[in-house]
Amino acid sequence: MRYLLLLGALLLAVIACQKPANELDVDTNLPLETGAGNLPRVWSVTPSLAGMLVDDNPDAAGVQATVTVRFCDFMDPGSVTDNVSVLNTTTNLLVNGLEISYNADARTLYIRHSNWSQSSAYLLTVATGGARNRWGKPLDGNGNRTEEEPPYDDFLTTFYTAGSSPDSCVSTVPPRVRTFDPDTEAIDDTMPDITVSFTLPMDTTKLVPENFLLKDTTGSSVPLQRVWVTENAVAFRPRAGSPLLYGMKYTMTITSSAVLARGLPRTPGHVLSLDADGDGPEESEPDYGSYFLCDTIDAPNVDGVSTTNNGLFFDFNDDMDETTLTSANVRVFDSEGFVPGTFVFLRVYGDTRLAYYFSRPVSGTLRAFVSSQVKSKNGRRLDANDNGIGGEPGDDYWWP
Ligand SMILES: [Ca+2]
Ligand SMILES: [Ca+2]
Ligand SMILES: [Ca+2]
Ligand SMILES: [Ca+2]
Repeated sequence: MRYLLLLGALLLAVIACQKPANELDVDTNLPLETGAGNLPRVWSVTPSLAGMLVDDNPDAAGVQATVTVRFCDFMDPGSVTDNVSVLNTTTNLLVNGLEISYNADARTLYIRHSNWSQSSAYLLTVATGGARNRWGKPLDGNGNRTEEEPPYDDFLTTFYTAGSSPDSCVSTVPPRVRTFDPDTEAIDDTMPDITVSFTLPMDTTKLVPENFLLKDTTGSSVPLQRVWVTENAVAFRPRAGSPLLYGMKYTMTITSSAVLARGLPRTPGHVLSLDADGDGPEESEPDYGSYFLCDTIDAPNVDGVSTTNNGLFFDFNDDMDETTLTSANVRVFDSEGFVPGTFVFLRVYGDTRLAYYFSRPVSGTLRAFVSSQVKSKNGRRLDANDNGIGGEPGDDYWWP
């Protein structure tokens, strides 16, 4: 019976932790005595993040309550119970007198105290250097499925007692970029406001031009001035006398290590700096980058493809550079494969129509391709995904 229950629990664990539904993918949650390539993660906590810790014994004075941490994996019990700490972030005192236990079958850690201080917020840490699963794999506390040095993979959670509030709980995750504008699009303003917003209140003294570098495609920096700043967003503009140039791409790089959340006192230092790639804090966080194009000339696109007698019409929305409409850049396929053709250039209301006459009989469904490398007479490359910037990955055109 106990065996069956355990088997049931294992099945539930497999479902709960959403392992890949691939039968060839050996599930390392199972007690195979070897393996366990998957890093153990935390599945759930009570109270939930920044939630209230409720007194479970109204008959006794003070707050008696248990915090639980449930893992996705079977942990080495001692490695978990020895690596738990709780800081009262309101008083900056470590909590002493915790009763810590681990139920191996339930994969759950229990942290109980018979007298939690009221009007307090708490930070619970399960330190990764020590906490391991039964096969010795260290805790993936930030949940990004990558093993990182302490403290980046510490598991962090917060809660508070009556008289305090969720706002008093320190952040357990780093700030991220919420919006970047203009982002991978074309603008025709040479003195644009470039705005960046963040997911958390920021240290505004770090939202300065020194940490936000704007460069053109030749590598030259554009001097910026800060136009406005709030705790959640900032706007920069090219300095007077340094307008952007038409036809040039601009890349903004934000120095992740220098751009910090404001953070309450006692926020772990490693979750203050920018999480540029959105996968949690890490020792070598990349810088954040995005770009846009400054231009007044629209990039061309294919308006549509239509069938004609023994051929296809490719209608562009622009006057095209015919030397770029080659048999390498414009191709037709049928059920037999590539269909060679003869090209005839026509014009419809000033725009280019390419008539593609098949050199052999065709069969089955036709498909057509226009490379992102074809150009308009203005020298702009194809913009099939219509974001205003031509010639990029994703700008090949396919029909139908
Ligand atoms: Ca009580
Ligand atoms: Ca990790
Ligand atoms: Ca990251
Ligand atoms: Ca594009």
